[in-house]
Amino acid sequence: AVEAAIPEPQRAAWIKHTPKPFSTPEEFEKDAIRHIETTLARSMYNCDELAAYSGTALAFRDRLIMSWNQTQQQHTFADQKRVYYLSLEFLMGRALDNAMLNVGQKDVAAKGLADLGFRIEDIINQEHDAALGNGGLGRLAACFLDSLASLDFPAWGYGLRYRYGIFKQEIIDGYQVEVPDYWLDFNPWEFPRHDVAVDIQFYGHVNRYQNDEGKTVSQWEGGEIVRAVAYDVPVPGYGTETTNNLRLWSSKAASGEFDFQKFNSGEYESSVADQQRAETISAVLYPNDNLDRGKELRLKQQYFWCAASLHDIVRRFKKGGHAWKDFPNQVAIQLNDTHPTLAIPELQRILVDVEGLEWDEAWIIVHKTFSYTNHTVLPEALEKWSVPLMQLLLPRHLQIIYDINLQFLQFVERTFPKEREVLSRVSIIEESQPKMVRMAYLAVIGSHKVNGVAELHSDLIKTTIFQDFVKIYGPDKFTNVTNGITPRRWLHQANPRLSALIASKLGSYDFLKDLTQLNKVENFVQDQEFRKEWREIKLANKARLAKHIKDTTGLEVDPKALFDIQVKRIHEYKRQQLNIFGVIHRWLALKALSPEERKATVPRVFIFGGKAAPGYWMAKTVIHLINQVGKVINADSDVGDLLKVVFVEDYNVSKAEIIVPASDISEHISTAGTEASGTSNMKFVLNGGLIIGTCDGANIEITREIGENNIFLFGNLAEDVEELRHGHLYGNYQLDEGLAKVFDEIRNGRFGDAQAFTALINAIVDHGDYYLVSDDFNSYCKTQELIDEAYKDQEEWLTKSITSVARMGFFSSDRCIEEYAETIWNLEPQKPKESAALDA
Ligand code: T68
Repeated sequence: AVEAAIPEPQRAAWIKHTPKPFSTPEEFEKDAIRHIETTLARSMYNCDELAAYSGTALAFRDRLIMSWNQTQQQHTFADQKRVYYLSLEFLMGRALDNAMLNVGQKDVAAKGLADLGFRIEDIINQEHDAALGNGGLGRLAACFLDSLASLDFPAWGYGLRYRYGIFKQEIIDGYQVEVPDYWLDFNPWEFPRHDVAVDIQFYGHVNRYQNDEGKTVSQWEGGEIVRAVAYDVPVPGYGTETTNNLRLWSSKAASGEFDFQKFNSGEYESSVADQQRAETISAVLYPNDNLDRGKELRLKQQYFWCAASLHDIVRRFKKGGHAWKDFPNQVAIQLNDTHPTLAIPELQRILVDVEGLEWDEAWIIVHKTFSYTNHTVLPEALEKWSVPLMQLLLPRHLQIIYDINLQFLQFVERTFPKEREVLSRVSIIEESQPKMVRMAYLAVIGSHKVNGVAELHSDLIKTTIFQDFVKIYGPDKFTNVTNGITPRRWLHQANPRLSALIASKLGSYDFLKDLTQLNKVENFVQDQEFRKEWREIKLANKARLAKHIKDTTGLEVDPKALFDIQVKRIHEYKRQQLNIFGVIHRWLALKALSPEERKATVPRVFIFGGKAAPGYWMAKTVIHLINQVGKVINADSDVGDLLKVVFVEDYNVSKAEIIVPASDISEHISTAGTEASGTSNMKFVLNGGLIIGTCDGANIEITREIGENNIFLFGNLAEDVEELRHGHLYGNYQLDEGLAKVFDEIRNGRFGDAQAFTALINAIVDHGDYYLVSDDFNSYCKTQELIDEAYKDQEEWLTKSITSVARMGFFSSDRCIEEYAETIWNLEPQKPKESAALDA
């Protein structure tokens, strides 16, 4: 009906000239060359790899735009429920390879680029990672967007367009040095929408007055305004026409605020400074993972992004002409951690102050709309904002939060009249000096569902941080959705040969859309040809990583050695220190062996990677120790190739794509009960690596799926952690003997200045060993010995590798998104029509 409004000759012209998918390499070349010549103003005489990348990206972008426009039109016409995923982080990585694969035209591009004298891998490598995230939480959001589009769900992501993503890490003399990541020089994947701009208010005061109907109303007035401008990023689904939208907000000075008087009166500098202050809001991603630092600018970022996103969502809802009570039938909003919790009081404010709804009516809508995902139980990571800061920056929101709290506490009092102490425990306001707003409580109270990200974690939140809330609301409000990863990037893109081998046996690439089909791989576990290829692929992936290590560090490692990898953010709870202490222990043991005995040992390469938050000294010390240990061990001719230690600089998504397929063993060794889920554990196993891990997070469910013979578990259980910690502080603390010897070596200056590492040792010896490094050390080392033995039986190892991959189907983010859609969002997919333009 809408299409018919366009007169026939116009329609015919549009349809005829609409860009079509490339069907031949020539068609791709034509477009790429046109972009290189006319968009970039280059020619065949100065087309380097970067220009070739740009031309290729622009050619593919043209195709994405077509399906993107079509998807958005179709979703608008259909006017059905959408989900909005609010996340301060989207760790997308590179887009070109993903776009080529999802559109299904990588082969065409590879051939076309070869005709122009380029190798497609080199061209893909030109792209700068979109690194708008810290770690697991941000990467999860990126996997979710991929699955949402691939499953045809009407979904938008909302985030911030940081000018600087996570810093680039350089290792200089063994220390981490942070370098700004200015990534926007050339970004063909974003579309500025200067017409989509929202003015966001800060500071000011609240005015209460009687309106014409005699009702008392609140009005937030004064303060300053900053403008949010939308930048849209297309998110293509795999094997579907659906292309969803990721909308990122950028801050700039609002026109009314830019002081032209100053400008004219010669105060040019200060007028520019005002503008820059506005732009600061979206300037930089905070580089802390699992730590809350309570900075004012961070709160500004959060409100700026929540307010802009909600304004946009409400505007879109209103265009549909529905009644307000239908809002939760049209809109689901998922809060990725507590970072977007201000969206709750913001929607309440819009409904009550701006749209004139009654409080209770508005609150029902709010509560049905939101749901919240918790990603941590670590106390230092739970967000709190000081009441005075919120009073200053968001005076009306603070009032609303107090009103929400009042209603909630009255409800609790009615329900549990005899338990007065529960009131202060569950109050959104912590009665500290200064008072603090507990964002997780606000998120729980304002949402209809709260989920953890792995079974153990979802159980833990119910017995620890949200225990009282389970009593108040009943257990059904709290649920589990175990994390997942997208098999498109983490199998097909990172490991194309393994993906092709699997496809050759299963008869198609359908497993990339339904990962449970991997179970059929188990039928080939005894197929000798298949096994041989599997082994060769792993070796080739290790050789690729070895080359990367050689190119970046100069160190030679033997791809035939056992590759033992731990790559993730550096954090005490993730226990990279346990790993490196274990390496020292192994080194000492090796040196004590006779040359004959040494010959019987399995050569190992320990590979570390990960960033430390710039202000996190202990984490930085761990990086320093790893590098110092590497320096000593790698130069020790006693052990030679039997033991090497590598630190891969600047671990990020595109490095992960090289590292993950190259593991024999990867380490997921957090203190039990501290890692909510972990997702790299899933990536490694999906690529045929085995893991050593604690009974923590998703390791437990991985074990359930692949079988306990296929995983190396060790260490204390979550249920025993509290008692052990208590024992450290009040009992007679016994340091593990093996670990004591390791500490002696460090203290003797074996790895350089011993002073540099005292804090690390003291945390264990003097300060209660909060992360149970000593308690788990023996079990860890013993398990590493088991791994050495197991690796000697290469046939059995291979069987474990293949069997594990076959059983990983559960961990697709597609499964995960379908669970969210069904149990939390009540959301249906919108299958794309053939072509909105062509079928009329
Ligand atoms: C991670 N959290 C969990 N947080 O640690 C991990 N935090 O177990 C889980 O698998 C993953 O989330 C996905 O659920 C984070 O990555 C952060 O990065 C972060 C960032 C800012 C503030 C707090």
